[in-house]
Amino acid sequence: MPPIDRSTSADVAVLRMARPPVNGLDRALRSELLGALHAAQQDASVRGIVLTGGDRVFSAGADISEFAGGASGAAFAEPWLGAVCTALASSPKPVVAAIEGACLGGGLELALACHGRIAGRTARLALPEIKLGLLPGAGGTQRLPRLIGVEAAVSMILSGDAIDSVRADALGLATAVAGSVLEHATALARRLAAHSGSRADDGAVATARTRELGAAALGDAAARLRRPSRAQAAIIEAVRASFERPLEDGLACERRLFEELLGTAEARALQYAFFGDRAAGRVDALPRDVAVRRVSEVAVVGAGTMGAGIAMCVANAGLAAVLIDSAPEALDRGLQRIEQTYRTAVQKGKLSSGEAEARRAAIRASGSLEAVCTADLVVEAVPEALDLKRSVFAEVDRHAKPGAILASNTSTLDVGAIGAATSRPGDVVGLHFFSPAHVMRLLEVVRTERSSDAAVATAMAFARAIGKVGVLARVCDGFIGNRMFEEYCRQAFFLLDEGALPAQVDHALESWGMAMGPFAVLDLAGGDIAWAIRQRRAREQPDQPYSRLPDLLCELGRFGQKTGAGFYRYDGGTRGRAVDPEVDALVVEHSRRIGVERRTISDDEIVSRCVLALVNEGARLLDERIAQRASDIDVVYRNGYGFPATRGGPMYAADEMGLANVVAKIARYSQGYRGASWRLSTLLESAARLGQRLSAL
Ligand code: 3H9
Repeated sequence: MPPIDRSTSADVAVLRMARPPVNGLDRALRSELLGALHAAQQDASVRGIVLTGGDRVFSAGADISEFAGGASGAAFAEPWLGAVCTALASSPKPVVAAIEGACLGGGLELALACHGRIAGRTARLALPEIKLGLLPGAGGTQRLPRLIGVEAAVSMILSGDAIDSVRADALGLATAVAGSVLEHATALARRLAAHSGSRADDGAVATARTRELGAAALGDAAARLRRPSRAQAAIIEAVRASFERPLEDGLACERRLFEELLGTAEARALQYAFFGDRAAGRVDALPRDVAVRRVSEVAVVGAGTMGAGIAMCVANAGLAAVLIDSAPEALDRGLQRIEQTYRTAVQKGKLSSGEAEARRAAIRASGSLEAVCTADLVVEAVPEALDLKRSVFAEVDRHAKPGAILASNTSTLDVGAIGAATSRPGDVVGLHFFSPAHVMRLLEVVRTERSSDAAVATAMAFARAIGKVGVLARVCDGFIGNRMFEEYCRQAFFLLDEGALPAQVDHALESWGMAMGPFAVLDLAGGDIAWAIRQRRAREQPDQPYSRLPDLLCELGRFGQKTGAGFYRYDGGTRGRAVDPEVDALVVEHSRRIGVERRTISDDEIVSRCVLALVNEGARLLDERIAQRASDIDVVYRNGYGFPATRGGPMYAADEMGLANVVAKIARYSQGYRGASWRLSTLLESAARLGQRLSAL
């Protein structure tokens, strides 16, 4: 099918973009659109033109895969998008955009270049380029402020967030309609055609008053950015041009800035992240025709923090949940936690009280496991003990309906062994949520040797249905995220043994971009949980090099935020962390006791050792086929562990450092303190030798 479908409605030409899946504005679509526009302009029977897309997507904007060639790549092959927008804007016959669904980035820029915009009920309009480390490059920074004012425009461009048709109408961006966008747009095109006069873009320089207002609004927006990224700074500069310079100059300034940003490391990493998030949803070796089972009711077994969070995820996605706990007090506490979370969301204005009530009502409670009988999916979230989980699964198996998927939320245990307690191991998978479950986007979907294709496909589809990024992992202790995190923490502890202090380690990694340093994370997660895992590891892997330091804190009852003290001290009211001299003294004393002469450790070494520990373990996971692909590992770290998206993820970061360099550093570390903890991944070593990139494997 050609990318533009042309039809006419009496004297109005309708140009419908039809390039699956999302009307990405690649070169073919741009050329066709320009050709169709010229043809309509030359057709004497046509008085006006309507530009439209599909019901679900008007256009997702520029084809991001064309950015790989940089400023000389396919994105700028003629006709480039800016030229198409200029052709629309200067069309002697009026062009009206009829918008349903996603109208994003370059898609919205096309609409902005039209002479009128009609937005339907499903329309979602945004300039999300900032999320790719870019700025709108086809006129968005110039035409949007001219249309809706600098204040509203800069806020839309800096946030990248979408607005609906009602908001677009209030801002003067589009006319919101309830019925057919096409009918309204056709009528508007005829009305505009009835008015003669120039339709060319208003190229005039703004008046002094407009310039003054624009400068004030832009100043306010810039002041709110504490440390502006390059893309944010470029947006401010481009929007300034919209009221200081004529349109043509402003457009040239915008294009220059766009080309500059396209080459930055941040933009490349964010574009890699965009495609990585989507690739994660694909399961290799799954038959195309696999039957995904319908999930409309989910039973959650265990009403602790995790169980309550999972029940909220389900209800928030509009599905029915039943929260089950045999202990009435635990069930009560779980329900109170849910109640409290929704109440706070309403108080903060994040949720209407009606919506909160509907979500609450979607969660029913039960004290009996028999209540799993109507569920399409059962998620077990009881404490982390194999025997307990196996006995819960055996009982769930007795009551669950045939075809129901049975999932465990275990973070470390063998899901295969749990599934073996049932008569239907093919229906068993792991669904490892991250805490707080209703907030964190990541969901590890664990496939056992016996999980069926249908169970895996259903679990991945369920992840998407509840708004999570599902990443497939095979069974191993800790799956992808926690297995790597253990190596990361191991290096962080050794750095303390050798001379660093907790605040220095956290500060170095946070300055590098991690949302939280490892010690702050451990304090948040609860030291007792990690302690129990370490005790199990000490039995199972007695040869693994290991620092006693975190155990010493646990022996003092310092379990982190929940006890008001861990690696830091916490003020109960604000949860703010404070350096605790007692911990620093304990760290120094520990070094003395184990006979280590403390040395000064640089922030660079801290970052390098911790991040390369992630990389090495990630490569081992790839080698063992626990993870499907390197980009999946990066998805896990960006979405579950606060790894900076602007650095792509640990595997991508390693590629950027150069794998030969990475291997040389690991070889050096393996000669240093507790060097036996570095067992170089053979896959990493061979990729470095062959000059490959991990993220391309
Ligand atoms: C821009 O416009 C720059 C201009 O200002 C200036 C230029 C000079 N390009 O997300 P989904 C693919 S920058 C290429 O799973 P959904 C996606 O990879 C652009 N591919 O579906 C996936 O492929 P696959 C600014 C794209 O229904 C498939 O489409 N625009 C693009 O959950 C389905 O995607 C944006 O940042 C693209 N632009 O969500 C918008 N978009 O099947 C980015 C999607 O092979 N897009 N694909 O995995 C989105 O936000 C969502 O995709 C959308 C649909 C809401 C549209």
